[in-house]
Amino acid sequence: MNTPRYTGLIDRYRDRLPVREDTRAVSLGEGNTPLIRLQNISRDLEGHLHGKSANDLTKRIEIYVKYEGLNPTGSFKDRGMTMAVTQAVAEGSRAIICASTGNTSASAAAYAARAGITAFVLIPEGKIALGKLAQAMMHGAIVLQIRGNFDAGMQLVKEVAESAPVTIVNSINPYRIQGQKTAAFEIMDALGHPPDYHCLPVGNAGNISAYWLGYTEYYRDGVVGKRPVMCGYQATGAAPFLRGHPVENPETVATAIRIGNPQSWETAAGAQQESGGWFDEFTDEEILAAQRLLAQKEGIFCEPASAISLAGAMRDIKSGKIPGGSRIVCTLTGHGLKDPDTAIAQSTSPTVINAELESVRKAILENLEGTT
Ligand code: AN7
Repeated sequence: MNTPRYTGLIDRYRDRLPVREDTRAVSLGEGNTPLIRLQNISRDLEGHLHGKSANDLTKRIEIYVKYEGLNPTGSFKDRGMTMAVTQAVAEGSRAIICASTGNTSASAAAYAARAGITAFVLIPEGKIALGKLAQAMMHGAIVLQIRGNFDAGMQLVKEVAESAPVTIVNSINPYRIQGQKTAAFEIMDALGHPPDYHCLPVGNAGNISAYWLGYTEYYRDGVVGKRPVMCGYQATGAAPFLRGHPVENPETVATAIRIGNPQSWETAAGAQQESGGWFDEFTDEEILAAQRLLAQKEGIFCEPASAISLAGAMRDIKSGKIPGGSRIVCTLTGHGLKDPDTAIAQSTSPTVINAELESVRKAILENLEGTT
């Protein structure tokens, strides 16, 4: 028997989204992303913790990753963009605009192309990953590189939208948050209940707000009996939630979260407090180490910003902050292919050999030495 063709998250969750029944979704089949249980990393963690009193190791460690890199443009932004662009078109808008560290611009460009409208994207010059720039350009967005960072771009977008005929599709647009809350629905639908802990990167702070909204809606309607503890992680050089105030010149290798003045500060802080959760920070080296670990131990390639969720979960499990026996979900917000430069820069260069049988044979034997 054929299962019905999946046609995107608006069709799937229409009764929980602010769209009219007769509104046609601008969709690229976003959502419905895999929730993958980690195997090797969890086993190694259990081994590491064995004998240490910080954690109860009679219990298993259950970590899942929500692989949002498998959305149509390679990031979670598509969940919000299908809603924002559907609404913009319904309102008769002919153009959308956003400031972006890269993924929002890629998503806006694609959904604008799909809808047949114009996308204007403001990106910080020289500070967005190559794949994201390629996407914005390829989908035909008007790309405006500003001599300034994301926060400056965000301010400009808010100001220009007051006098120019453009709809803002950053996450200050409430339809973005509405679309993104469906990731929490999918997790609860897949597990049958919420996780105990939800770990994710925090930049502009829209996504943590959206997850909390999604968890809260199922909880309020009695679909589930509890909500998870929300754990948000930031890069040390771009950690306004750790400093307690906006950061003037944010810097990190994880350019997606190179944001100093998060627009959804209050809702994110509310999610952290209401859930009994916390914020923490990681250095660039720690972020990249987690990215490599996931790629090499589990076969899952995410971008640097996304890997901070796993770095956080691992630190908090090791310290006992997240107790043994907990069920944990980490959101992997974007695909590793977004940022090939950062991947190549931290990897071993390929070996160059002659195109000869003996050279290939030698390389195989050398590299297998000690592995059997
Ligand atoms: C991979 O694209 O802000 O805390 O302009 O691309 O909801 O901002 C991207 C953010 C995490 C942070 N992971 O999410 C943009 C942009 C990835 C991201 C975040 C972003 P928010």
